[in-house]
Amino acid sequence: MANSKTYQLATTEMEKEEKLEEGYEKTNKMFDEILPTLAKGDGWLDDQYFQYQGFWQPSIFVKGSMLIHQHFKPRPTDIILSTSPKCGTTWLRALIFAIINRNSYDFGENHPLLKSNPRDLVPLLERLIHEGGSASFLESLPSPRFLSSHLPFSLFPNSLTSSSASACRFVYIFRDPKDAFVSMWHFMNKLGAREGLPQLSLDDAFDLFRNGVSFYGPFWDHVLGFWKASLESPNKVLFLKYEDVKREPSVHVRKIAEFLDLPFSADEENEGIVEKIVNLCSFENLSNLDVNKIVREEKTRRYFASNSDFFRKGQVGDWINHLDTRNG
Ligand code: PAP
Repeated sequence: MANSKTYQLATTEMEKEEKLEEGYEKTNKMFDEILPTLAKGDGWLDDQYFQYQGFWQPSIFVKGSMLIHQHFKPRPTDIILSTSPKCGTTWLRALIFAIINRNSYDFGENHPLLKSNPRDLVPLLERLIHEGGSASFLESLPSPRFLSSHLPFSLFPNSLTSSSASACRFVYIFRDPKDAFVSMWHFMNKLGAREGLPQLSLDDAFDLFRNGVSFYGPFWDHVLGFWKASLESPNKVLFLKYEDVKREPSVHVRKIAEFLDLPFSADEENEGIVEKIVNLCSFENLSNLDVNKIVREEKTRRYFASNSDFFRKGQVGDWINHLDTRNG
């Protein structure tokens, strides 16, 4: 009996896969048609960015956006961490993972965040859906699903963003754009150096950034989309600032937990769970773990980032060491 049930399930899964592949083919065709019609410009390395629905992105992410539109089936329990790159993705991935899984793992030496980089625990939706058969993988994840995304709010389908009860919940983190820019500049040059590319000067990168040509730029449009959504639907979109979380991490861990309907009980408060989460996810702790010091030699794709690339200084206001504001 058990076997036949398993077989039936497997058959249905196979049918679903086939349908999905047909669907993917349609999206791929649409992508091939749309891409040549988009405005394009030089990216930060030797790649090109395309302007899709108002936002600049590499072609692979244009396809990711289209696949999300057409194949991602949201659940009301989904939690999506949304960020413009370099605004605190790694940190918030870790914090939210630790908050929602606090009853599954104790804070001893076996906690997953001590063995894995946060990006390996919390997948990037637009990349995951794009890699073969991933929509079915997303379907197979148990609820509540916790995913991360750099997609601007307006690029998500309405089924995810409406204020209805069936829509997902978004946690967004904003950061001083000057710090986000400096962080991105360091990151891109690290990736570029591994590909043997010359360094992109700070001035050239700044010109691109201020003209809106950055990953999912313009940066400020990305921020404004989520800011407005958080005002309209505060129970669906939580808007945080890197600088605030840095100043008062415990306050914000409690805030995130409440937003996710997972407030800390009096017993948990007495046990110091909030502080344990803050310490586990601190820059000092995560950046010193062996798993996060890895610089990967073998690359599965171009511009492949290593775990260590996501930890640099983790400070507020490092821009002052790079940018001169005296001339405006
Ligand atoms: P991503 O959007 O490409 O995934 P993201 O994690 O947002 O990257 O950005 C990395 C930045 O967050 C780095 O900032 P910096 O270059 O100014 O130093 C990184 O150091 C910082 N960061 C990573 N982990 C933490 C943490 N636990 N606490 C605070 N900042 C962190």
